[in-house]
Amino acid sequence: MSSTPLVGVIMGSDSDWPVMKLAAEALAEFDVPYEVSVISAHRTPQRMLDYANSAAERGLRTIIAGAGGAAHLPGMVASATVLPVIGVPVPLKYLDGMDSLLSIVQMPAGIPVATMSVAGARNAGLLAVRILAAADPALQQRIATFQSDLEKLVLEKDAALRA
Ligand code: RP5
Repeated sequence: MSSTPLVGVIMGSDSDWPVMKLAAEALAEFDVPYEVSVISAHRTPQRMLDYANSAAERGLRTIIAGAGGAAHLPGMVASATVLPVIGVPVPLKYLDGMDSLLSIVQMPAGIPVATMSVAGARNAGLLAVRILAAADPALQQRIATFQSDLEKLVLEKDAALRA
């Protein structure tokens, strides 16, 4: 993206991208500039710390971190940045994503991670938009319109059942 990224979308492996691209798509829908990186807590620990340590001074406002299995990336990034971190549990072949979810959600007091549902990357993107919108009335208005459109869609589907 051309403008300075406000949201960092990171993931433990490129194999997480089919899930994590839903976060990127949600950010793009609201014209929020973002960056995407593969950063592994276990395979590239120094790169993870460098990213987390420099994120705020580079202008990022929020980090969305997705990982699967022993999913330590969101929590470790949260420990090394002052920015809000949104965690996305990526489901792998075994355990239906429960391993990823439990690895991310059960953080010790003091280091919060906003944990999404398993594979909930779209909501991660939308939550990042809401975080930015807290200080951006125009973006708030776009979220209100988005929610109103969602409501209309449900009502149309409801009506179509009886058509
Ligand atoms: C995690 O290990 C990644 O986030 C990914 O979900 C999982 C498997 O990675 P690959 O072996 O596919 O690279 O750290």
